Amino acid sequence: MIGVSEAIAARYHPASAPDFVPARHLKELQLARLQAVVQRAWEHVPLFRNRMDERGMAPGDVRALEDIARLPFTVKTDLRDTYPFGLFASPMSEIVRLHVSSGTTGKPIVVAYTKADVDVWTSVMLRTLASCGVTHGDIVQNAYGYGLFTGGLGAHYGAEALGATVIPISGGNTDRQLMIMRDFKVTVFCSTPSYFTHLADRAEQLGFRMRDLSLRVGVFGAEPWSESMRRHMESDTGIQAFDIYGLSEITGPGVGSECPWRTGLHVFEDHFYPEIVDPLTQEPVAEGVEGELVLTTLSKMAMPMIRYRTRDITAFVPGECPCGRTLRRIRRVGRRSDDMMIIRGINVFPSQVESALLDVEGTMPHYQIILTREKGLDQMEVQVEVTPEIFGDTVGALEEMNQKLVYAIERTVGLRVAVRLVMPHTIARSEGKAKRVIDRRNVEE
Ligand code: DLL
Repeated sequence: MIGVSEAIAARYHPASAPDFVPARHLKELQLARLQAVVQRAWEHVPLFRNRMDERGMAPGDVRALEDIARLPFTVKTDLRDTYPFGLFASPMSEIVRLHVSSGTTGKPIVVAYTKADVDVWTSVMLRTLASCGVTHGDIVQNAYGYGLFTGGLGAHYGAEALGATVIPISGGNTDRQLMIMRDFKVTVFCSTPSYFTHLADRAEQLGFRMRDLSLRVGVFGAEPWSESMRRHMESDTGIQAFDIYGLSEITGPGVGSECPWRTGLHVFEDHFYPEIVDPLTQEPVAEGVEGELVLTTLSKMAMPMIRYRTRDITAFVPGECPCGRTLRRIRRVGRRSDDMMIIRGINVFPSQVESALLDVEGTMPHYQIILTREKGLDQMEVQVEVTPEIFGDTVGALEEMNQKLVYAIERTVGLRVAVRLVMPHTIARSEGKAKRVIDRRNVEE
């Protein structure tokens, strides 16, 4: 007789088996892999070895999983300072792929993969897609950008390994995306959530609705999006929208994924060991408490990352998931510790503004936050598109809508800011990650 978790697992692709492994076995595997990766980084990456030396530590000091907390952190500037190849642990002859993430400032970061690393990446993306309910019978339109960004190739390899039919369309060319979605009877769409909302709008402009097509699942990630955004997308298009998470430094997409219960993202812990720490003290936080996600790659060959500080803020979701996966869950990443805006002394995150806006009926999921400085004082204006019906309404009704939004934001963030209602399709759209904040504060000083 098989147990509940095996019975559920059997519904998924066989490669999803590690999602359901008993916790005790998982811990044993994690420790063995942690010891091996620490040894590897120590042998091949001078930066890591020096930091271990400074602490008087050697790889043999990692005897239990808990010892991970004694290892030094790695941060983004370490990747910039060692640009381009300084953190590689494999010779170039064994490296089969390089990706580059540009970020917002300074030098880009370079990440490397051996053949074995690409295989692991493929397997975690297969598990990601299976966890979102994608099967070999699906037609997957992959609109994540192909190229130096990890989204396109990551989702592509995973979907092919799953046996689905992949359309490697990449981002952009919105009208062609819609034509293909309709003509090829696409059932799964992969992109950033903001690009998908743009597509849904464009479909309406062209006179059809996505809910009348074959599309049933959206696999969205690479940028923060709120629960309100999900509700909006699902009710607008009739699909089920799943959140997937990852970052270039660790592998790309495929670090964590929602399952059909959508109560957090399961981290593929057999390959990526998650910790959550207080960003200030760097001490672990209690389960359920928010902090910064720190990830260690347990199987990476070309570029092992030990205790990488992601800057992404999340929390472990306590308890077991009804799906039967034994992998720990993290809450969706709504914000990064470095996207906080300090406006007149109050901390504001774009994601808070997003949920406040989208909870008011009549708004569209397109908005932008403009920061300026007048006479030394920070000013924030939120521009948001509203439905054509609202725009067609009386001046009084527009005023009322404006007030409602000002109050909604004030209630959520504790700050009264200016709101400007704009016509549909006026805010710039992105094919990849949306640019939600335009900071003109330094320009005008
Ligand atoms: O965005 C990898 C990816 C591609 C993930 C496709 C999911 C889907 P980077 O360009 O290196 O890699 O950016 C990584 O994006 O540290 C987060 O701040 C943010 N991010 C990624 N996924 C999510 C998500 C890819 N689901 C950075 N929710 C990460 C919120 C996300 N933020």
